Amino acid sequence: MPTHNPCSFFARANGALVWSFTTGADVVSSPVVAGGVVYVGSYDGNVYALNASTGNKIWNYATGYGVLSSPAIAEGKVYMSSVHGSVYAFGVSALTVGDLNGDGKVGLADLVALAQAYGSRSGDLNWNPNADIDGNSIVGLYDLALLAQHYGQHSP
Ligand SMILES: [Ca+2]
Ligand SMILES: [Ca+2]
Repeated sequence: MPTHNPCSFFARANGALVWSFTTGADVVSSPVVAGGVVYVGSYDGNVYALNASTGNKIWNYATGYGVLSSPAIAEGKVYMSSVHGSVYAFGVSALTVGDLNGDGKVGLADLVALAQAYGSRSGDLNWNPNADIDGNSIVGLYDLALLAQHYGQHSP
């Protein structure tokens, strides 16, 4: 039985702490990163969406039950399940799709960032999790297509 202590998790790059975020209870599941957003469930009953670059919370959703499963991403939605057995689906558009640098609009800088990471896989030197918009652990043509689709858009 997991304990209900606040839990922090940390984003690190080359061993240096980039940001940390504290939830109300244990984080049992693995977070998933897609389109510059970290999705994670916590035993505190919430699903959190965090900005992958800054760790700032974009939103959280209270399921009322511990969320122990790891999120799955498919067809532009994030799926999570709680211990109660409910499955939740969230749109991945909390951040504007393709806004790799998080400045609120999809533009040339994002395209350049994606180009620099193009062809990279998770763990590569030029890997950029924000550029992996569809969350399949490689920056490829489909990510480029998604960025192109949203080119010129601004955050709601
Ligand atoms: Ca941008
Ligand atoms: Ca991808």
